[in-house]
Amino acid sequence: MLSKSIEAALNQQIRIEAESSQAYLAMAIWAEVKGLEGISNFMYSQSDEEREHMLKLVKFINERGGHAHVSELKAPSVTFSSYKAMFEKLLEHEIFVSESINELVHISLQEKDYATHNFLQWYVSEQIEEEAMARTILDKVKMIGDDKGGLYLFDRDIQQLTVSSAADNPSA
Ligand code: OFO
Repeated sequence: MLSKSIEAALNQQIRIEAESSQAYLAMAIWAEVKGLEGISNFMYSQSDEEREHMLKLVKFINERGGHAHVSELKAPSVTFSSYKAMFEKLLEHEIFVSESINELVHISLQEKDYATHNFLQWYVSEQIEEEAMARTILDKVKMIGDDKGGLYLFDRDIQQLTVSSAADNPSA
């Protein structure tokens, strides 16, 4: 059974995952309108993943005798000064999410809720991966600079990255 404070903290994380999903949806739309199809597909799939992260929390809370909440969400940024600015925002957001997960892990230990602590380990690993991916992408973006040819290839490659990751892991 979840304590009230853990339940509230997990519900707060539901909100953060939902806001992440909306933030990446807004990025997907912005990129699509700009004709950056590969980047857009990548962001659509990131948005779907964040929704999965949210649903995992919903199920966990309900299974453990709590009540998952769907709450009002903060509106995401919908325009970006450049695709580089957009990827900077992505990394910044993932760092914020990692901090939030760390805080949750801390609370679960304080309350000696080892089931929740165990559940959260998946999110800890996921954040390591997502932060690393966001950093790698941003490094590439910085390397490309204003090179239009570089952007063309990057847009093509990031799309392949999405497709090949999906092929590696069809259940994802
Ligand atoms: Fe939910 O994984 Fe990133 O933010």
